[in-house]
Amino acid sequence: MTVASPAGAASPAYDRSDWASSFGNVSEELTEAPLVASRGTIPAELCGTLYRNGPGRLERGGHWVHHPFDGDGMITALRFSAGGALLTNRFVRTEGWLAEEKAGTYLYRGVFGTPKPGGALANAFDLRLKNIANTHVVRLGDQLLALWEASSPHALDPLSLETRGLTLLDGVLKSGEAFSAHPRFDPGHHGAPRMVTFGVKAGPRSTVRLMEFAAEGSEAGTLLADSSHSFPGFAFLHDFAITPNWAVFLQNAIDFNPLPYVLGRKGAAQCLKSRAGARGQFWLIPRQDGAFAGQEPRVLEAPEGFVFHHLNAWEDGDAVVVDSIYYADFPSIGPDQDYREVDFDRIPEGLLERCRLDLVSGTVTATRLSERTCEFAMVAPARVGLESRYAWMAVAERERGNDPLQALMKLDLQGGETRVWSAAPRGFVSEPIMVPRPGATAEDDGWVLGLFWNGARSASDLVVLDAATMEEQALVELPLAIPHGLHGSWVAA
Ligand code: 3ON
Ligand code: FE
Repeated sequence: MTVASPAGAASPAYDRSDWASSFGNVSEELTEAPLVASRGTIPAELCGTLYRNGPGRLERGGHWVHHPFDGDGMITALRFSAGGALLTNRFVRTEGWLAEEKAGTYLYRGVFGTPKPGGALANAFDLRLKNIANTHVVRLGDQLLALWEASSPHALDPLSLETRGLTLLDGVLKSGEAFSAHPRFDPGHHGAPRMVTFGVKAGPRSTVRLMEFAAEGSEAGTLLADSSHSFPGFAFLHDFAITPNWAVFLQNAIDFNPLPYVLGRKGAAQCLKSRAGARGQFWLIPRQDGAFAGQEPRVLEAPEGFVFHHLNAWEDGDAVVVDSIYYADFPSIGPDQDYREVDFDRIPEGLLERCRLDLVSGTVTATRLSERTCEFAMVAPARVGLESRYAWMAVAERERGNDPLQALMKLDLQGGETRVWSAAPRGFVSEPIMVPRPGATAEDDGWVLGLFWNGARSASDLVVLDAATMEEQALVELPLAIPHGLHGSWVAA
């Protein structure tokens, strides 16, 4: 597990059973379990907490979820100080998790196709959403928010990870209101740092509510800006990007036919279908404290393809530049497929593309930034909303073709150079988090933290890399087996 990767290796560098062995239930909740590096040393300057969220429960009473995204949210916190680290993990005590723990079986349907036992009849017309709090975890003021985009956040104690309960953020949200799982942290384009986020009310016409909260100090959590805009069409917006003056959304060309969901035959997300050959749209909403405040949103045509995640966006004169990960199609898992047996060669890969949106002419120009399968990309926190030189992301081991994510890559967005740390053949990475060194001035001065599934141990490992060189600083074997996860964040101490 070192830096070198077999360049352009033709065949997959992994064993599918290693990849699939990550799908199981997290069986323990640990409290401040001390961690020891098995290789290298944890940098003494690394001081703060890495929070991760993802599905931690994938089976109940012998029934398996239909898709891992239906698994109940489980938070892992790795607290670093003085070269040591402690691990705490907890399931989010959602209403659904508590009821199902008690019942020993699924009582709710999952959005991605997990049925309640008992066939279509038992599922038909049960349109309750089970808020599984499994997608992202961020700190806002004195609480940790476990996020799931179709409903409200859950508040947790940042230290113990104890669930305080659903939160409406001091009355900002209505009960059950959708609140995105992809807040963006504005490093201070309007003074102090802010958390900018959104909620979507989807329908034949969809409404996007854009919210900005103070992110630091005693004001943290205070709502600073709040605006709503509606657009024609059913909106599926998982993520967005910000610049100092714009909130940037990519509305995929997608239709939603809820009938099979209502009739109990499919999960809601399985009723989303890409419109073949159609293009999506960029929706640019002016930020309330920006130069275009009060103006109408701008709508521009997006390239073909389906986007979940963006890397970053920035302004360049009269243009807005948006880097995003494009798929040829919406990668759904149909009712008859088993996610543990997906054929990676048959599903589209995610590829990083740059779109330059010329706001004067209204034209959009797209360029591919990398040919390598990727997901979970980020820039240095201080560059959010600005042009950045570097990005860090999870990538496949092979330089071409779709495969599971096995390596972490630093990409030079100007020169195209790459540096790779690989966990192949038996490791499977999750989202990397770039942590700046305290007082850093260079964009890539700091570390990259990543949890990965180690197929050889059937458990999870942590790797600490030097963000500039992608050289391994420390490797820590965790006393926990965490299924392939979703998003996380870093909170400096
Ligand atoms: O009207 C509703 C709108 C809405 C927001 C329809 C709906 C019920 C389907 C819905 C809910 C959407 C939800 C709950 C989405 C949750 C998404 C999620 C948990 C994760 C998405 C992850 C995306 C990607 C691209 C992950 C990739 C991972 C890899 C490549 C690693 O192997
Ligand atoms: Fe996401």
